[in-house]
Amino acid sequence: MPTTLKEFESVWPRLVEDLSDHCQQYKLPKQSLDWFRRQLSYNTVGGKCNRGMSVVDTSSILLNRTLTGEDYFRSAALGWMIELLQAFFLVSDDIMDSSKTRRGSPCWYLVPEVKMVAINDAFMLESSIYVLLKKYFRQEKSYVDLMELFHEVTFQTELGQLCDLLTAPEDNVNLDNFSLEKFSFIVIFKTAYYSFYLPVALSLHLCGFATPKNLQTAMDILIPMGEYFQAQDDYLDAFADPKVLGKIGTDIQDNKCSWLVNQALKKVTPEQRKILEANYGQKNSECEAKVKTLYHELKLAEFYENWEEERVADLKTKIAKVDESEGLKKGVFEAFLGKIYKRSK
Ligand code: GPP
Ligand code: MG
Ligand code: MG
Ligand code: MG
Repeated sequence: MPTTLKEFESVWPRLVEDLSDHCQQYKLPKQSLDWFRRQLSYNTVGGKCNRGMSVVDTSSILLNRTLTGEDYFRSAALGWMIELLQAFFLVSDDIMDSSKTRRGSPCWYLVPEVKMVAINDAFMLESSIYVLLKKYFRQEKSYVDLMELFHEVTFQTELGQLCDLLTAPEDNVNLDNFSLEKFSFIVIFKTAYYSFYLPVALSLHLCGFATPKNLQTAMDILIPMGEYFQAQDDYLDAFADPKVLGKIGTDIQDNKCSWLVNQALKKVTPEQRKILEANYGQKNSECEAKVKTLYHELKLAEFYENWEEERVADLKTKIAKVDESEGLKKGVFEAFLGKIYKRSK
């Protein structure tokens, strides 16, 4: 049985207390401590927690038993460290993207009293990972592997974010910058490593199955799965109901090298390309609406839905070939795919 959000969230208060205790040893003034506790929860709790819960689910599939007590806690704590990493990324990303809402609430930097304190808050979300990792995993053989994994995946995500930002400068719209190759690099690095590979790799280390072969198999399936997931994110950005999605899409106005615009560029007539050139990346909702109309004319939603079926069939073929002789299980990947296939938010 997969873990539930309620169960997973029940671990969070203990981690907040751990982080508060860590601050209190330095006699952090109360106003700052209260701020830290508030921002920790504002930015880390309230999402779907798919990444964090995947650590628990993966561990329970690998060990072939339901996790309870301290066992559950340790897997969930690692899961919450991914959620902290993601909180660090999203608080920063929302500033860089000038986004307005996240998980149905204002982005943290837009909360009136917060503003650019959000930058320091983002750093503290990242540092919190290593405070918790040390507290609970310092004595493990895998401690250095776990720490290196967080460091490497953070660096990879920053490479993806860099390429994403440089490919989509706000002041210079040039559709020649875009390509499906660029799209793949960006999404593999900014999304797939931390969202897909990291939970499974952490769990393989925790459960003692992190052989080079198992880590490679995980990478070979989870990186293309993450690529599919981000194409879906881009599709939802333009086509989903913001009320369901919990955020208002900004990719068209932000000049993003999204899956949709790259597919559009492959399909447009010279006249339609002119429409894209004139309206893509403009901070203006009429221009955005013209791009969306073009997306509809090009039948991009239907195209996406067919493409999704092909990608999923491909992933299922890869999963069927997984070698389980070193303790890895096909179920790990099936569980992942099940969570994202045809998601609406
Ligand atoms: C979100 O992509 C970006 C990341 C998770 C990586 C951020 C990395 C940093 C080093 C800050 P997005 O902007 O497409 O997502 P959303 O649509 O949720 O804003
Ligand atoms: Mg963003
Ligand atoms: Mg972004
Ligand atoms: Mg997006």
